[in-house]
Amino acid sequence: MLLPYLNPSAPDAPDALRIGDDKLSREDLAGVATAVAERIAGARVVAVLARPTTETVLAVLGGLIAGVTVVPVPPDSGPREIAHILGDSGAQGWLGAAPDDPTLPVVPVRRYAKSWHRHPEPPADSVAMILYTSGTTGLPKGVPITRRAIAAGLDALADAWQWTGDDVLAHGLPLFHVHGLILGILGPLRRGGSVIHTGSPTPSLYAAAAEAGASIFFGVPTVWSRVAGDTAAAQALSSARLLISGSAPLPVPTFDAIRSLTGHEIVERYGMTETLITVSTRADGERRPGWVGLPLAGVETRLREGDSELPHDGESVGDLLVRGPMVGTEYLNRPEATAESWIGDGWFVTGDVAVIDPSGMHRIVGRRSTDLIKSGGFRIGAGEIETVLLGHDSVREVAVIGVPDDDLGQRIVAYVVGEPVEEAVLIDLVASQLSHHKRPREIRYIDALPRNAMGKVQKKLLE
Ligand code: MLC
Ligand code: AMP
Repeated sequence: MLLPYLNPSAPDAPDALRIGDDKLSREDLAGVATAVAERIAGARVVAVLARPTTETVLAVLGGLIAGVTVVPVPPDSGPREIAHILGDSGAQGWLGAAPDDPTLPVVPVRRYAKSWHRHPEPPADSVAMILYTSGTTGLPKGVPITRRAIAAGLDALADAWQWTGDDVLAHGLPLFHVHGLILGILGPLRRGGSVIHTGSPTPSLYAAAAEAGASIFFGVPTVWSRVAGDTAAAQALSSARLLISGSAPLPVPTFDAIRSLTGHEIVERYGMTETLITVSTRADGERRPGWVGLPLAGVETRLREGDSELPHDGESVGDLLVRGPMVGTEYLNRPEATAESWIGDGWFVTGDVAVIDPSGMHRIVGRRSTDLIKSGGFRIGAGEIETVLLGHDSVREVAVIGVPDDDLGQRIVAYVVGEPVEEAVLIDLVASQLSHHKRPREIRYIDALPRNAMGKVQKKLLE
């Protein structure tokens, strides 16, 4: 059965999925995705080039129905990233679209083939998806996400946001991350509601979705600050029920600007690829600018400093740990990284530093490591970019950091020691080998990197 994800008890909806001008009803989604499932039955893992298209959604749903693990691949990934993702995940083929030079067999998604066969629901602890996310060093790590985690995570959000099949969700986020794909596509389908994917998350496309009846909008903070800069588009969103932000800290001035333009206080929620969403403001609760809300149903959180537990007094700042039914259990093929982050009894060390007040409200203060950058809501490891830049003949040493940026939250800046070349040469080198959003926006030459007595680069001195 497909059906936890396509809610069999929901009535057919002619516009269950709209992406740009392309639409599919709930019944067509079920029929086409079931036919897709039958074409890949028996496979273990398939890769999906996750462009924002109905083909991507059908491929993902086909994998879910068949019980085949899906690996969504960012469509602008460089060859090095693709080779890593395919090799690490054990993908056996591409389902739907494929890159120009696919190294694996390609199984097409046939839009007009349908099946009404009911397939048994795969085991709840089987891996629905592997999502790749950056660490501080090295290539992206795979996070296996089980069917149980997805179901628990989406149902806990439904509780927090009073999210029902009557809602029409709109967003324009990429379909290879938790935010755009799991919450933004599987969420409304599980609720039995509808989704409008706007293609990209621009203010005018969001305004058009509001006019088309969308009731909930998702955005990363960059999207909300761009909406706040477009008065007409922002005002069009007044008709919504909820505006929701996540993936990076929402600046208080953006919260205030959206409130004054739309009358809405943005609901903020906090999560990670490894944990799905664990903390959120509630639809019926306090929305405190700069704070991300309360643990979702079934979630527990802790603050630690070294081995000591810190009080939830609204002042103590410590490492945030989370545990709950939507939290993952490992990094794929990475036992050491797994042991560092999952410390036993289901507790996951997020790497974020937080404060919790006596009422349970959480504020994310920052990240423990300067090597993990959040730019436009994308998580980017400094080490990955440094490795690519060191591959250029002119670069002797490099340190990549995120610097504060009004639009992107953080902007990637590379400090380089070496023979200066045109800035675009190094920027394009990264954009050609890695996903485009990992490119530095600026190259700054210096004579030497600041180092401590041990020779370790002191990135804090570069900020
Ligand atoms: C520019 N471009 C280049 C280039 N310079 N391409 C190649 N080489 C160069 N030198 C291209 C880009 O590829 C892109 O093309 C276009 O120019 C604009 O690029 P950009 O400036 O990077 O895009 P921008 O509009 O600024 O993007 C902002 C944004 C984006 C908000 C739309 O950052 C975004 O989609 N963010 C969402 C991230 C997200 O979903 N995170 C969720 C993680 S899950 P093209 O063709 O691509 O347009 C998670 C869990 C949780 O965190 O809590 O949710
Ligand atoms: P990703 O793995 O891409 O999901 O990124 C997860 C990281 O995004 C978290 O560890 C946080 O640093 C950050 N993040 C997500 N949501 C929020 C939020 N609402 N406020 C602050 N940071 C956030």
